[in-house]
Amino acid sequence: MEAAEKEEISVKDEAVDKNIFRDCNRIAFYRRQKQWLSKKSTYQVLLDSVTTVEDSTRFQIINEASKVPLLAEIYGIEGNIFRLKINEESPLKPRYEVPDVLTSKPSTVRLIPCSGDTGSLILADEKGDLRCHITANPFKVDLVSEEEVVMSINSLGQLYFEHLQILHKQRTAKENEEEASVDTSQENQEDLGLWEEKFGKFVDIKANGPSSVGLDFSLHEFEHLYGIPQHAESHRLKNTRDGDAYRLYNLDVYGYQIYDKMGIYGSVPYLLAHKLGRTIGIFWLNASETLVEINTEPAVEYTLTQMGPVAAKRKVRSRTHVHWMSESGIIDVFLLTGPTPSDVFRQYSHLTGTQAMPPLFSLGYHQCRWNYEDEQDVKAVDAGFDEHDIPYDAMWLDIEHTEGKRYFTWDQKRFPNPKKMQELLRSKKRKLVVISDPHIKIDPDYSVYVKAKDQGFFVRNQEGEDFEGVCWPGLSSYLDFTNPKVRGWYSSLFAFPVYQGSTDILFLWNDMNEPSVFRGPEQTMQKNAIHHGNWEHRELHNIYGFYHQMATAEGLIQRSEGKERPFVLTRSFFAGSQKYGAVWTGDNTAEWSYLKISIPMLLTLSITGISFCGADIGGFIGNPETELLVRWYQAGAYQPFFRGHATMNTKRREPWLFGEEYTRLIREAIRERYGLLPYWYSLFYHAHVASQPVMRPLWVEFPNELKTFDMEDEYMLGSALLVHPVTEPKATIVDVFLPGSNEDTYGHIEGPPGLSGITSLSQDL
Ligand code: NBV
Repeated sequence: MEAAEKEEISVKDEAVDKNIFRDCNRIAFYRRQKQWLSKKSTYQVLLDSVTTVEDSTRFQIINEASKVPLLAEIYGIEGNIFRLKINEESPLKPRYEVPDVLTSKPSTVRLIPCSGDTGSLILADEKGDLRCHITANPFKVDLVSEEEVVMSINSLGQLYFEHLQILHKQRTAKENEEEASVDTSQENQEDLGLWEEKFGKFVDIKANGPSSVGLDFSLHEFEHLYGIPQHAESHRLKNTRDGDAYRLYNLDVYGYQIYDKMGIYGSVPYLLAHKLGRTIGIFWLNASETLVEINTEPAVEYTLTQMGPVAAKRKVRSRTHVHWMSESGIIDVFLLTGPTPSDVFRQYSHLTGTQAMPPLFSLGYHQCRWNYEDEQDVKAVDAGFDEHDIPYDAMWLDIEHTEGKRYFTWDQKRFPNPKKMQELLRSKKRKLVVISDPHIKIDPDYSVYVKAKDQGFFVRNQEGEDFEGVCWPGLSSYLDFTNPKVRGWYSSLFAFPVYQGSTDILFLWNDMNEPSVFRGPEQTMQKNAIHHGNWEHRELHNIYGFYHQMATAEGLIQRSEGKERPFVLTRSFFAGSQKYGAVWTGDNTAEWSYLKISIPMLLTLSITGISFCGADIGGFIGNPETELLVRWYQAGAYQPFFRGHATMNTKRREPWLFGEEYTRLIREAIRERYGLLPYWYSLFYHAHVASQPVMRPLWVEFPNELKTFDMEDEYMLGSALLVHPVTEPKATIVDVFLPGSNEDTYGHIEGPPGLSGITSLSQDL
C-alpha cells in the first residue's frame, strides 16, 4: 500500500469530523432563501396569460419585486399524478432539467380549464379525479380530492426562483440598480455567496451566479411523513423547526453519525405523507444539492367569544409544511395523489421504474471483507462455509484485488489466476462480486485511463482540462457517466474478452461514486467541474452515482447478450436507481445503535422505490462483540440485501470464528434466510411487476391503525411475515406489537436461554 493511502485511512479511522461537512447555515443558497423569504414579497399569476399547449396548461407568474416572469406548466399524468414545472420564461441560458430518471415521457391526461371565481382558475380532468384550484394573487395552488383540499402549494409564499443574471462586473450601473430581488451590497454579497462561496480553504466560483429555487407544500391533516433518503435517521421524518433541514447531497461520510440529517451517500428527493384514509407523495425532480424543511402545525381549536351569546368554536386542522430548496435547476415536481399506500407506490414507479428483478443468487448470503487477501484466502474462506455447513452464494473482493486500484485488472501476485478461482466457485454454484470505482488512476500505462483520456471521457475542470482528484489509486480522473457515450464505452469494458480474467459468475460493486474525492470540498468534487453538455457539476451532483450503476448494469446485460439479469451494488444512488440493482447503507459501525438504525434506514429506502437494500452485517467499522454479531446476522437474514462486511483493520469475523455455539446460531440465521428464499424471490417479483416494496413499514400494511404510524423496530416482509429483530444487548424477551386487530395486542416472546433466533413471528394476518 502506498504512503498516501495509509495516511488517508488512518485519518479516516477517527469518528466522523462534522467540520468537514456543511450544515445549513454554511450553505449560501439556504441563507439567501431565508433572507429573501423574510421580506415576504409575493408572486402572482397573470390570468390573461393562461394557455393550453399540447398537454399542459401554461401561465406566467411574476414576482412583485423582481418582475422577472416565470413560466408555470401544469400537467395531469395518468394514474392520478400532477406535475408542476416552473422555469424562467426566457432564461439567459437553458437551466438543467434532470434527464434519464423518468422511464418514459409520462402519458398525460388532459386537464380542462374552467373559470373559478374572479382571480382564480380551476383545472380538472374529465372524470374529476384530478382537480386543482389556482389562486392568482398571491399565487397558490390547491389540490382537491373528493371536495377536500389535500395539499396546497405556495400557501406560505415560499416560492423562490433566482433568475440567471450577467455577472455584476459585466453589467451596466442601470442593470445593477434594477436588481432588487436580493440584497447585493458588497459585504452582503460575500455572505450570500452569489458568485463565489467559501468553505474552509475551498472557493466555489459560480460562473452562472445564484440560481437556486424553492417552494412550499402544505399537507392538510397530515402529520406523518416518510422518505427523502439517505439519512441515518428515524423512519418518520422529524420536524426541522429547531435544527438543520434534511440535506440531500451525496457524500462519503465514513462512520456517519446516527440520528442526524446530514446528507450521506445517496438521495431520493421524494417523500410520502400518510393519514387515516389517505397517502400522498411529493417527488421533487432536481439533482442539485437540496434541503428539505418539515414543520407540523398541530390541530387547534379556538373559542370565538366575541361572536354572540353562544361561544362559537373554530377548528383549524393540523397540517405539515414541507419546504424544498435546491441550489439550481428548475422546479419540476410530481404530486402523487394516492389514495392508498399501494397507489402511491404504483404512481412513483410509473414515473421512475420498478425494482430490477434480482438474480436468485443475490438474495442469498454474501461474504465480503476489505480485503480477502489472495486466491488462497478466498479458497480457505470458501471451504470454511462447506466445513461448517453454512450456505452462502457470493464471495466479494474489495479494491486490493486490483493492480494498484486500477479497476478491471487483477493484482498479479495475489490473484494470478482469477479464472481458476472463479471455476472453483462455479463448481459449487457460487459467484464472485468485485469492486469497480469511478475514479481512474492517472497512468499512461493503464489502458482504461489512456482510452478514456484520448476520447475526452473525463469530467473537466474550469480550465477545460481533465479534472484531477486524489482517491485510492492516488491522483485520478473521474469518468463522466452523464455522457451517454462514456456509459456506452464503460459498459463495453465488461465484455468477457475485454475484461481479462472475468467470467459469467463475476458481478459488480460500485463504490465511492458520490463521487468521493479525497481532499475535495466535503470530500467530493468541486461544484464548478464541467460535465458533458457543459453542465456544471453542481447541477447534477446527486445523480452521478445513478449513472455509474446504470452503465455497469448495462455492461453486464450486454456481456450476456441480454440473457442474464445483472447484479450491481451501488453506494450512491438517486430516484430511479432501483432499476439498476441494489443499494447498501455504506460505512456503518459495529455498535448496537447502528444495528437498530439499519431498520428505519432500510424501511425508508424501501418505500422510496429501492427494495433491494441492506446494511453491512456486523458493522463495517470496528469489532462487534459476538452477541452483536449474532444479533446482526439474525436481523440481516430478514433484510433484503444480506452481506457480511468489515473494514481492513478489523479482526477476521467469518461465521465460524467464535466457537461452536455461535457458529450454530449464525448458521441457523443464514439457513432461515435460505428457507425463505422462495418467499423473497416472489416478493421481489411482486416489487418488480407490481411496485410494492419488499420490506414494508407497518403503516403500509395497516394504514388504518394509528399506532403503526411511528413504528420502526418491527416491519413486514411482504404481507405475510412480521419481523421484530432483537437490537438490544442481553435481551431474552421481546414485546412484539401484533397489528391487524385494532386493539393493543402484544405478543410476548421469550426465547430459550442464550441468543436464540427470536427474530420473526409469522401469523395469519
Ligand atoms: O473499498 C474499500 C471500502 C469498502 O470496503 C466499503 O464498503 C465502502 O463503503 N470503501 C468504502 C472505501 C474506503 C472506506 C474507508
